[in-house]
Amino acid sequence: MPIPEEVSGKKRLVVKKLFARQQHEGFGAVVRRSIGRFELRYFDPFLVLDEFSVTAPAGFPDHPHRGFETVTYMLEGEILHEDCEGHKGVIRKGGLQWMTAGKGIVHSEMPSSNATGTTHNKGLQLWINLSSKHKLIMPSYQEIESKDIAEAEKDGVRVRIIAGEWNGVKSKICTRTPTMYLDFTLSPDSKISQPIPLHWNAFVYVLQGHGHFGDAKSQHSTAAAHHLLLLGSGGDRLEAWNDSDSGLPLRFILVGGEPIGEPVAQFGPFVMNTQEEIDKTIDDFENFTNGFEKARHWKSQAASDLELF
Ligand code: FJE
Ligand code: FE
Repeated sequence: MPIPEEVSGKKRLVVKKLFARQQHEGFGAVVRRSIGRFELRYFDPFLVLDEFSVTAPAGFPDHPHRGFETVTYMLEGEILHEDCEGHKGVIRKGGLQWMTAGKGIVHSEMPSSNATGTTHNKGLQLWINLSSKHKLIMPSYQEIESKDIAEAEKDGVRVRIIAGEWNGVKSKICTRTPTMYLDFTLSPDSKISQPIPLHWNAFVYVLQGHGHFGDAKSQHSTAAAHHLLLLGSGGDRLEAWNDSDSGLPLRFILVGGEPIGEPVAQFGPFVMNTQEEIDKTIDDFENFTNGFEKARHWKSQAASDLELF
């Protein structure tokens, strides 16, 4: 789907800055949750953004999802993914798994067997909501290894194009909810002026270094690693730059999405529009119906090895 290009001549300014503290999730895993925590329940269409770190035997063993997509982007180490439909694979450093849970999936996300107890397996997991007409579609995966992720470089700026496009270079990911997801690395003294569709919600999450974000001519905010910056509305582009003080690269993701504008009813990993639909989902999960059939006699290899459940 082409990304809209309406202009306003204004810049996107930072309206909220949040530091993502560590919290425990899953089985001994640690996440820095920015979107999806109490102070920021939902940023339409984004439900959760976790910067995760797992060291074997910790991880995210067998659990379900329905009604949204999970996007896992590995920064260090490896995650082994197994689901109840027999789909299995490893997401390696720099690689991407775009999973449309749709009507239902039960899966396990654990450090791979290559990852010993000293490897910190790190990455980002973003949960993107689906509109009511897509919530119950068949589950599907889009997986891209690091070497196949589109990249571009210009004037000290390196971009990995996870979703959407940059300077005419396109990602091959197909998004059900229109989304842009760019991983920028700016060398010292470099800058970007990045178009963002006028009516989309957008945020920045800093991974490394120290950056300036906003309008170079008026107002801007600064941020270092583990900070989420929510961008305000009304602007058609974001300016960001890496001043030379530190001499270090600045790495951040810029993510934008078209708001869905529908009610959200959430119970953990189930995200629907109404409480009735959530009750129905819990019923389907408990009775192995309407998409959860294969979960009845399934347990992941990882959970069996660890003698979990
Ligand atoms: C989940 C708790 C969880 N963030 N980041 C409750 F931890 C999870 C879950 C994850 C997760 C998995 C990876 Cl690989 C990375 C994550 C949460 O699996 F789904 C619920 N409901
Ligand atoms: Fe999951």
